[in-house]
Amino acid sequence: MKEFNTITCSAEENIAIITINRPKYLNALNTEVLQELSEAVDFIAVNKEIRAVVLTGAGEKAFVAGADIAEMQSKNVLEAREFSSLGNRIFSKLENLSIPVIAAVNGFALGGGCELAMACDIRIAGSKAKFGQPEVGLGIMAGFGGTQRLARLVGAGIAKELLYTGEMISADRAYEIGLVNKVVNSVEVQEEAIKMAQMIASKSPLGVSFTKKAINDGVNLDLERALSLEAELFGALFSTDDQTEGMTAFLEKRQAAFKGE
Ligand code: DAK
Repeated sequence: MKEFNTITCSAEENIAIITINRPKYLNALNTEVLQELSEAVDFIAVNKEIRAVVLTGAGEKAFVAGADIAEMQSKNVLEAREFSSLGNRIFSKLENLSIPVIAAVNGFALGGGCELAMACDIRIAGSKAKFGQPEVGLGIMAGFGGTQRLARLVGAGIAKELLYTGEMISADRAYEIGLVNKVVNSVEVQEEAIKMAQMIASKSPLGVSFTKKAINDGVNLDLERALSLEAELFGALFSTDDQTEGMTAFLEKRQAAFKGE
């Protein structure tokens, strides 16, 4: 796969692994990281072999300790707006990627790092991981979707507590409030994420991606419209080879060989 400066991106079978690679700065997100992340996601989006993505941070200490404070500190209003829209664009790109993205959170996931994890479909945390939205302590507020995604994931009450206090929480607490799906031994985070990605990759790619679309688009609709969106997507699957293969394989008592077509 392509070489980058601040991230690495590799593929093993049907799984892409993106690692944010600035461990010296706890993988803080600067403009270059955001641009490279965007390029990697574009590359993955057109690669039909890839069925799931694992996103993680290099080193043992951090997933991503937030947006790069050193870079942000001297920004003027225009530059801050530019930085924000770059960030928002890439976060939405990740969220709207047709395949699932699993965040393997190996350490600090703070500010933009917590927001990046929340833009992923699933979060697996190491037992030493720490989550938080400390922006109010820096004189700003969460700006990469934190006020919206955190409230949707854990409810407005807990989201407000975390966003107003800037308090850091443990992986266990993050699990308790529904911010993460699973907490595992710190050294096993990436392995667990890959295992889950492989399980997803063994299923029908179209079934999985239509499910992602139904959930992501459905949460912004009222129940009646969301159910009709689900019915529409469900129906559409009956024109695909994946559906024919999945059901035929079941009846023939064999493993399905899905092609995502
Ligand atoms: N940015 C830049 N460098 C960072 C960093 C960050 N977010 N976090 C850590 N580093 C750097 C440290 O400066 C240090 O660099 P050197 O001094 O060695 O050169 C190195 O990483 C190691 O960090 P520490 O020495 O501080 O390590 P400790 O173990 O003592 O502490 C820590 C770890 C994670 C508790 C601490 O580093 C920390 O509090 N970091 C900052 C966490 C934080 O506040 N994160 C939120 C950043 S604000 C926007 C959209 C989004 C955002 C902003 C605007 N728009 C809409 C415009 C997002 C904002 C954020 O994410």
